[in-house]
Amino acid sequence: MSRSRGSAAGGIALAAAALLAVAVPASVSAAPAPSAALPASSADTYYAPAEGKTGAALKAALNDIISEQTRLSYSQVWDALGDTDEDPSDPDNVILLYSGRSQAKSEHGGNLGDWNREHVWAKSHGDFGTRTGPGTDLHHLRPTDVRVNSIRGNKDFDDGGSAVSGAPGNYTDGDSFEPRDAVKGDVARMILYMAVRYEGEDGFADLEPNDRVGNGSAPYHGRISVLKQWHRQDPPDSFERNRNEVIHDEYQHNRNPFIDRPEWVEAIW
Ligand SMILES: [Ca+2]
Ligand SMILES: [Ca+2]
Ligand SMILES: [Ca+2]
Repeated sequence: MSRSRGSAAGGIALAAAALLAVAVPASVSAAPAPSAALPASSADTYYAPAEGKTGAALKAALNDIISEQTRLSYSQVWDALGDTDEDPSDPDNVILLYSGRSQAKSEHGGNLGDWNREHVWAKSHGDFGTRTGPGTDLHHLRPTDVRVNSIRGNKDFDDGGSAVSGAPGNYTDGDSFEPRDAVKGDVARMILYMAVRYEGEDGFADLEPNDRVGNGSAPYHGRISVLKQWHRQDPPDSFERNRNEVIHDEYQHNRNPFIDRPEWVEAIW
């Protein structure tokens, strides 16, 4: 039965094709078939208004795109980080940003040995604190060891210093912090996301990178020359890409453009 229906449908299709061949000029009938529609979450669709732009025009287009988002409360961030930073080999754990330690999701809080919520764009730079907005934006919030978070403090990012105990590969001195190699690019892309997302609207400061350390409470974060180098030497990997997807699909419904399109760092800075 199904075979005979199939051949009947085939006959209709052939008849339709014959009609088209007669009715449509040759130049049009030779055009390729339209490609399948892209899924709504596709980065290609998402960034369509930014395509072909560069410099300030690209930055402005990206700001429009990524500012369409859901915002979390600071207390919602705990559970969200359990999803975004889940250890791929242990669903009960998260991976801590600076130390690289895998630790139980449940062991968060303020005590020594717990993990807590690190603002990679130091929250005093622009003074947004933990307010809904930049203070709760998952694209720059990461689980970190309480003690290492406190050592990083609100320092700018730069190369150099002495080793941070309990966080192999991290270095610090009086005015800057250098994360381990595996997350150097992650840190750079988080800082640059914040610069594009926050442009002085929504009642928050216009956050921008500069090439200094010791920015204190100014709405700047350094050092852009070092961050660009870290971005090149540590490109996005599957953990960072998955994190971007989880934030987009499950929580904020916006993306970090520099994870999806690493070349846009150079196109803007
Ligand atoms: Ca320094
Ligand atoms: Ca990385
Ligand atoms: Ca900005």
